[in-house]
Amino acid sequence: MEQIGNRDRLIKSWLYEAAAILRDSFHEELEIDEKTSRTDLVTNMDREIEVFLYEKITNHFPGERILGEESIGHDLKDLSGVVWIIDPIDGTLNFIKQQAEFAIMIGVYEDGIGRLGYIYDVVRDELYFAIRDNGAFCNERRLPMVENKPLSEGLVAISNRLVMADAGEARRIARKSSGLRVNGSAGLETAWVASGKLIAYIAPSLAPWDVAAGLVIAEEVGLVYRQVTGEKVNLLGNNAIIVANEHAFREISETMRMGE
Ligand code: 2AM
Ligand code: CA
Ligand code: CA
Ligand code: CA
Repeated sequence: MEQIGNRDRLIKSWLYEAAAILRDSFHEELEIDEKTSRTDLVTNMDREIEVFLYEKITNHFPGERILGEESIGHDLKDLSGVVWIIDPIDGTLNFIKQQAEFAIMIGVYEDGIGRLGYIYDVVRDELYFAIRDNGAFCNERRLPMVENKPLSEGLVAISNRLVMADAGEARRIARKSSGLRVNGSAGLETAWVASGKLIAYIAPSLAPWDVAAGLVIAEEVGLVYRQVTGEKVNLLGNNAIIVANEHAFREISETMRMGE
């Protein structure tokens, strides 16, 4: 992929513009619709940011394909060529109820390989990003490679859906780690594993747009980001995933398979 630096600058400028639109929306009433359930929601701002990014991408990179959570490219059958995978607001429930703890996410893939990944924590003004083979960053700060710490030394974020479906896994991981957190944004939780605030993130059902940006960032700091089974994640389907250093990944997958 040519013009990586140019793409990086453009994407960052779009993210800052989109973030300003979201901050302004805090003063206005949201339109909220249910997708599949009372906890699976979409707002007018999810749609507006997705269209905003769609227009920027198609204007600058006509011909490149786009997959977006709310309405774009859901008939995508393969990842050949350049594919942009966008999640306009990751953590929509947090956006609605807290006006915080959400992110705008963009992943750029080429023939299935993640080249660029961005997770922008709008309220903290923390932009986590990575350029394949060039490292991962939080704003200007380069993130160091993760250490192979054991599970007992770190906090583990899990998705609320793992809690609801729990057959003892969450309790066992709570006992073996420093403790559990349920933050409600797959993107931010992945970014926090990459920056060492958490030792792992576990979620039983993530869509491609929940995974795309974080996967590029995670790999750039040496994390394992795989399905619970150990298989590679599938960017055309749903995934039960663990993000962790190699050592903790093994401990978690063993713990999840174990009975009581
Ligand atoms: P979203 O806010 O973009 O929908 C919440 O635990 C995390 O899981 C969020 O990152 C959320 O992304 C994601 N998620 C994926 N599928 C979901 C669903 N069907 N309902 C709610 N959250 C979902
Ligand atoms: Ca959603
Ligand atoms: Ca999401
Ligand atoms: Ca979303």
